[in-house]
Amino acid sequence: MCEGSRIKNRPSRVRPARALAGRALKSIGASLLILLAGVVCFADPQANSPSIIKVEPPSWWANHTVNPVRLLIRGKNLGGARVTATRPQTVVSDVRITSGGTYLFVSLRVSQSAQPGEYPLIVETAQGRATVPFRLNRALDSRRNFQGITTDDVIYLIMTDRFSDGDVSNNSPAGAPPDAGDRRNPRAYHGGDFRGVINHLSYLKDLGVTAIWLTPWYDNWNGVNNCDKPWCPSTYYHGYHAIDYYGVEDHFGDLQTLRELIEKAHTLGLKVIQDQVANHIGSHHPWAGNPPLENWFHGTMQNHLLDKFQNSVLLSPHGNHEEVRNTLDGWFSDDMPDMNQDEPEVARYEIQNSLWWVGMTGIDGVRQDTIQYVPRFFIRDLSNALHRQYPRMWMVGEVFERDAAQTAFFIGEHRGWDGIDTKLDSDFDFSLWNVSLAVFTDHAPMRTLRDQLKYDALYPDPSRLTTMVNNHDTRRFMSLEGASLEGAMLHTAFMLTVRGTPQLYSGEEIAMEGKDDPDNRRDFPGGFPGDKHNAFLANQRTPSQERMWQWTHDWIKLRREHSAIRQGRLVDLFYDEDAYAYARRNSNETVIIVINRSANEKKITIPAGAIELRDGAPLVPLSGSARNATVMSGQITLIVPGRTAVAYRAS
Ligand SMILES: [Ca+2]
Ligand SMILES: [Ca+2]
Ligand SMILES: [Ca+2]
Repeated sequence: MCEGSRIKNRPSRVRPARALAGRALKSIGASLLILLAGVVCFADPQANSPSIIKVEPPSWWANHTVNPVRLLIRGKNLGGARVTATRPQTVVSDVRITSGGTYLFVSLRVSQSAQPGEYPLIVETAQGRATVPFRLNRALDSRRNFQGITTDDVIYLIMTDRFSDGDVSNNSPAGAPPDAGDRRNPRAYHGGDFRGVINHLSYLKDLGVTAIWLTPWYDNWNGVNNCDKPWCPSTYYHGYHAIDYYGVEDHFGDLQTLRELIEKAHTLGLKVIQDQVANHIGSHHPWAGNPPLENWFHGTMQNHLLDKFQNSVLLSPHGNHEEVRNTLDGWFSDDMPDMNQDEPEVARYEIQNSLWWVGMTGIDGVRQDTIQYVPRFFIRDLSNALHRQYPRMWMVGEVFERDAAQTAFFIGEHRGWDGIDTKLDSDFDFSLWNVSLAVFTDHAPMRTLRDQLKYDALYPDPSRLTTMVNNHDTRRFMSLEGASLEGAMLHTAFMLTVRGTPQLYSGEEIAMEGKDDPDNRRDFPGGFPGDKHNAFLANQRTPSQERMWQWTHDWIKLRREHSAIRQGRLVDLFYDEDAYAYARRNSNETVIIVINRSANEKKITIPAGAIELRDGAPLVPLSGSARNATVMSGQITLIVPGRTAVAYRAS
């Protein structure tokens, strides 16, 4: 009777089942309550009586901009059910029952005066009745949560499974076979978790970053894929195959530990960004075999399009319908059912889900995975919903394109040819990243940086871009052809001083190597039991690790100390085969940055009028190898050592 009726990953602030049970028993009368090791079930003993498996969202808030909230209830024998609220502060409407009585949608209007607490619903049929647990939460303090991300921030990407194992007790959760946690397999779970991140927050603070982006923490399947392809055996350690949009990955911890992480991060002045995935779920999600609606996905597990990734058809006003639909509706892979946001119930579900995580955890930003493959109107509606409830909230989209026109098409505050303004706060700047890699591995002249930056004309505000050093989907710098430690250092210095909000990838600060996925996701040295070498500690870093770490630290510090680098206008001053000089200027100051890629010392001359400096004005060196300089005869002459970057403050 209660088979499968586990309410998964109950939020930590939901009142324990026992307390709820007391009230429910009174209302249920003759119904039977069974409490067995976390299995909660309220159901009538009759075989065909309704039962509840999952409630999404499991909780909400009074005085929320989304009201009524739409609940999706998964259960059994829900056909013909009548739904009633148990307390007058909530009112139900618009019941819709689907899929042979296994799903029930219901809208719940919440009175403004409703206090936090339990607000269960009753589902009743001729065969019996069941209680739907539901809670109203107390809102988190908006002064220290939901802060948003600005150019004052430096983001640090952590792949939770590969950063640090702070709790070995969660390494083999229920349903995980032994080989799912084989650290020798780069596609297995390695044990990293929230506790490991908590343990190293001070490391991140010392490095100087101000925000952490964690790869998805939705619950994923614990099993192992075995196949005859090169990517098997494999697991979903990366988190991009959700089986529960409201659950926390049990390898990483629980919702309470996640909240502890975010609270401790906030106390240290570190923000937290959640990786959300609206485009698709994992094929082990219960929906895959039994979707709530026939059109819940684009197609079915058996019959669907595969995305050919002809992404430019989205940008072009001339894209044909078939190619556009393939790109939007095609599955990212055969085991990633593609969510159909054209169906209003799906769009509403996903927008509420996004808001729920923000409200429950206090996160400061959202990174939206594979954002190109959801409809642009959905990006707009999601962005608007986030901003309506949390005015400072920030969302960055993954538009993995090397063409700035495509990046610009998806960023918000301007309309595309389709009349849609996505309102998207930020995109990752893959095009500038791509050029910077080519330049600093000596495959393109330095002036190419300036040539790429001229396409900033395409953006309503290029400072809103997220300028990425690297990420978990790309080769690490040190494993690129032509890579050198100095090249990695210059690439990092450039990304930390150019316009936009910089984003680092864990391990780049110690010049880790890593080829294509999954080699680029090696464990952070020192984060795991038995590691012989701990790169979190300065005295255990190799000389090259320490050199890269200190360099990264120093340029982050320089950025923190100079508002012009964070917020100023970028002005091109000099560019040739080997060097690029640019100023960052605001009303406070002008900072000049010169990057000399060549092996030799280089003398460059900048017209002082370009930054309105008079003869005799001194330039104050801001970085170690910068030499004194002054303005003479309307010229600034700078001598820059080989293979380095220097900065000056012009006063
Ligand atoms: Ca662990
Ligand atoms: Ca899991
Ligand atoms: Ca899609």
